[in-house]
Amino acid sequence: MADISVKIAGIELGSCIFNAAGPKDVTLKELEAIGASRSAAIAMKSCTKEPREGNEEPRYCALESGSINSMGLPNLGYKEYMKFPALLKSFGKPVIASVSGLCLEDNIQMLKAFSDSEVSAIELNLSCPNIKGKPQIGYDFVQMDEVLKEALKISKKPAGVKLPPYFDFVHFEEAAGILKRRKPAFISCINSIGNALVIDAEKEATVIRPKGGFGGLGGKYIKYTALANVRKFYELIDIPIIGVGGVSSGRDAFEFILAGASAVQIGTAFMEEGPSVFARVQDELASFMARKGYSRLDDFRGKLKVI
Ligand code: RRO
Repeated sequence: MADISVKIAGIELGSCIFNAAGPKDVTLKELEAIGASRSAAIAMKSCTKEPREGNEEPRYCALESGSINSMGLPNLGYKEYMKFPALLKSFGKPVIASVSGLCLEDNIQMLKAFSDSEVSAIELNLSCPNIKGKPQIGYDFVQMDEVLKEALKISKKPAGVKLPPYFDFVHFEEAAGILKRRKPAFISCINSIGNALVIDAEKEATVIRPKGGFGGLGGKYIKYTALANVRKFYELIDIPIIGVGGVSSGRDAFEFILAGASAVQIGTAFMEEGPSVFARVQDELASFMARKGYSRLDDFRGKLKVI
C-alpha cells in the first residue's frame, strides 16, 4: 500500500487528507465525528472573539457540482475552541484552530491565546467572503502585509494563512512577495470563490438569502481555480501548500499533489457525504498511486509536466 503520510510545519499527519475549516466543524459533537473518521487532522471552524450566530437562513445550498454558502462565520467564540483540543485528545490527531478576527487586534489576541493552547497549528483566515461590509483581507495587499507582519510574529505554534483565490499573475506575484517576507508556516489555498450568484429559474429567485443571494462558491466548480492557485504559489514560493477546492476523489487529491500541494483538505464533499469521505478519498489516492507505481507522495509532488 502506498504511504500517504506527510509532515507539514513539523506536524506529523498520518495521511495528507483532512477536513477544510468550515463545514460541520462548529460544535464539539461535529469535531468528534471528524476525530472518529479517517481525517488526518481536526480543523475547527474559523472563529471570532465573540460567539456569532452568522447570517440569516437559508445560507447554504448544495448544487449539482458544488455548493454556495453565506454562513457569515457562525461560531462559538474562540474561548470555546481553546478548550476543544484537550477534549479531542483521545483521537490522537492534530487539532487546527482557524482564526478569522473582525479586526487586527482580534486576530492578535486570538493568535496569542491559541499559541498558548493545545492546538497543533493555527490557520489565519484572511479570505472569508461572507461578512457584510468586510472586504476579504487577502485582496487588499497593504492590509494583508500588515496583518501578517503583526500576527505571525506572535504565534509560538505553526501559523499558516488561508488565502482567497487569485486570478491574475500580477496578483499572484504580489501575494507571493508578501508571503516570502512574512513567512507563514503554510498556506491553504483556496477559500471559496467569493460572491457568486446562483439563481433558481423556476422560482425566479436566489438559492440563499444573505447579501442578496451572493455567496462563496465551492466544490467541483472551483477545482481548476484551486489547482491553478496551488501551482502558481508552488512555482513562486517555498512554503508548504495545503490544497483545497473541489476535492472529492483520490484522483482529485493526486492532481493537487502533482500541482505541488503537501496536503489536501475536503470541504463541500465532506458536507455532502459526511465523515466517510476521508477514508474513501485516502483509499482511492493510495490505489491510484499504486497503479502508477508510486509508493510515497514525494515521488510525484510538484512534478506536473507541461505539454
Ligand atoms: O462562514 C462563512 O461564511 C465562510 C467562511 Br468564514 C469562509 O472562510 N469561507 C466561506 O466560504 N464561508
